[in-house]
Amino acid sequence: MKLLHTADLHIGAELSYLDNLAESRKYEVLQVFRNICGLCKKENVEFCLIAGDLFDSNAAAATFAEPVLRYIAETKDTHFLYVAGNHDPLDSASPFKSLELPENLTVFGEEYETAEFPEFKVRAMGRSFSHSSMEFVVPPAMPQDNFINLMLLHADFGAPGSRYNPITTDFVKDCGADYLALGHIHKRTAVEQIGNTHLSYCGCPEGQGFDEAGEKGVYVGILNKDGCRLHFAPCSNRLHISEKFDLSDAKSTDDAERIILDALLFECGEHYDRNLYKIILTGSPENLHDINIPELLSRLKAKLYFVKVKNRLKPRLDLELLSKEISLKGLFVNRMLDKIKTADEGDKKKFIDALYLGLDAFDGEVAYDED
Ligand SMILES: [Mn+2]
Repeated sequence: MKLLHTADLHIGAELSYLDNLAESRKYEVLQVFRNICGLCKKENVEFCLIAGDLFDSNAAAATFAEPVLRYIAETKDTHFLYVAGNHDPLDSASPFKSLELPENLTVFGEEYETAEFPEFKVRAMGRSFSHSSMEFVVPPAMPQDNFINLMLLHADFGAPGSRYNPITTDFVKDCGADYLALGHIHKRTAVEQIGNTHLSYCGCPEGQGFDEAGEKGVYVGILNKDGCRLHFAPCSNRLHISEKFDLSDAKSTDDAERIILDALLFECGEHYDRNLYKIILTGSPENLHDINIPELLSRLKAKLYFVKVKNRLKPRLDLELLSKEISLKGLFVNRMLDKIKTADEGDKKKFIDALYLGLDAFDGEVAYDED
């Protein structure tokens, strides 16, 4: 049996950080769902599993449910299975309660429900959120016969005490599903096996913030009684990319622009201008005033779909002078310069980084999870 697993599209999310691009981005995320339907057609997917948070809210769904249901109806050779998540719970405002649903869409209720597809020898079980939080409830046993058992849950795996349907390894071991399609965590996990059950979080198919950086997509592939062969299929419209650039060698705004754009072209390919970038400027140029930050930002904005710049450039320090200072800082610099001088090539950069990180710490500028 051929399946596709997606979740957490959050269609209609308010993306205020994008300013005037926010509204059109909502439609791009809708387009990602349309592309997923296209992938279902192209790959002859029989079951498309959507594990919650298709819409960012039921208010957003009021705008976007009509096209979403139309895309599903147009993908008539695929059965769509849906459990609602904490963002689009099955309450009175849910479009899944008020709108007429396409025949090829099954929406699971707030109690565990089972749907059987005898022509495929497939059985699916799921349970939707009906509020913005949900406690875990042990599901009824799934019959163990020659049917492939699917389970869909929007759930917090390995997070006891979570308000979002916390599930445990023991639950997975006993759930009786051949594949457990999870939603809620936006970062993709590998497909793993616990007991006889394969499971994964497929992650969100389109990042909607710099905390959702990098390539996103869906899982697609074959599932049968004796194996699960799913592969990751990228389907993001645009990527969020957060990156540091060392501008120590830049002697002008031109240099800075070239260093950044050359690196983006090299790393992201010729369509690098499509992405959303958070660019962090680091290093110590010979003269800080050689680089005009507002001008650099405006040039980057003209070339890239979206960019924001964090300026962490530091004035170049006279380390020899600092090392003679009678203070803890002076002593630290002195020791580190000794280490740098005697280190072999491989370690040298590490000690230089450590020296600057240490100096930042003296200025109280190092946070625990600094990226
Ligand atoms: Mn979500």
